[in-house]
Amino acid sequence: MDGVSFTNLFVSATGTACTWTASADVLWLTNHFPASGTGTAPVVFSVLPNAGPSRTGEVTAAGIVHTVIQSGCEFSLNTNLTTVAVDGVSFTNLFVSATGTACTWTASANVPWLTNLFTASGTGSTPVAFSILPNAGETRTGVVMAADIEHLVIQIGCELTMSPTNSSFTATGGLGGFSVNPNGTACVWTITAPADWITIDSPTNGAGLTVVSYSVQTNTTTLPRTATITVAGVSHVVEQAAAELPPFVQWQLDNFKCTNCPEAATTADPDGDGQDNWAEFLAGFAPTNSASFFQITGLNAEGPDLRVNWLAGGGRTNVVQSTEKLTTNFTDISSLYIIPPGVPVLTNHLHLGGATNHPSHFYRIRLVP
Ligand SMILES: [Ca+2]
Repeated sequence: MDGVSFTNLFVSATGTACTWTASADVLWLTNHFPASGTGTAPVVFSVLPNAGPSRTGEVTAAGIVHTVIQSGCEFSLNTNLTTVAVDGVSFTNLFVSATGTACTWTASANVPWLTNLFTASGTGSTPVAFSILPNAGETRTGVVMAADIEHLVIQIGCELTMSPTNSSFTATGGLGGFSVNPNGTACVWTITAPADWITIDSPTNGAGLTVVSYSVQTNTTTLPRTATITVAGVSHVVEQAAAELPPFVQWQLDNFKCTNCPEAATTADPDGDGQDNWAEFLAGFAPTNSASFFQITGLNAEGPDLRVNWLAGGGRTNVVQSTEKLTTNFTDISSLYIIPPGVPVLTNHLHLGGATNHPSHFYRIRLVP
């Protein structure tokens, strides 16, 4: 508290001959005057400024104790919390208020990223300016102590947004990419290729909004694979399908769950329908169902014409052929029959004049490669 001269203390005596003395017991009560007197008279004294806590002294006049209580310094801050973004900033909005001009205070920070602290002593609302360095890491906190009062500083850490966060590739591989968008220019990032089948084509480090591009090699293995490209803790997942198996190998696995087992051999006929596995594979039939095989199911005369009925394999293309004599070549007598994928279906073709024009006709169904 600030000092003051105090003039309102009087000694009253019952007579002018009555003498008295005045003194103080502490050094901060000074200039007491007079040191002695007679009769009724003021006792003037000064109170020195108090830069410390509340204190008590005594002025003893005419043997009577007069207690002097001087309040101490008190401080306050206008705010106890500052929150700042990733990038650095100078901060000037913190003020210390003191109860007197004698009240001195200091300010300090407990972390190196709170810099340029204006360490001061002062009175009233005195700003405590400081700088906050850019934050390339995670969210962090520091403390500015001003007049022994804690002021918390929270600086947001770097965060990236990424789009997209995953990509899928066929076994062939190809080019991929994603954008990274940090929340501040202080945010720098680096990328390392997460697997030997991924190559980062764009710069592997950067700052600010950037597009990352990469290449995925062909997957020659029979297993799908996944790798994660990590940028500042944010993941971009790359998935790649397995290499496709040769069609007959896949067909063996689909039908027999094995490739080297006897029942899956090309020449085996496990369902006993007279067509071996290779023939059933080519024509699109089930090798474990004796009713499922490539066959003409009926020849029916319709007046002068003849309808050829046959079971056609799903996903295959057939053409009807005929010949009049087995000693001559078969010739195509229909256009292409393109059978939808799936199970075999009954199909038919009307051979115009097939029933009457010639003494005999032989039919067969040609499988178009
Ligand atoms: Ca068979």
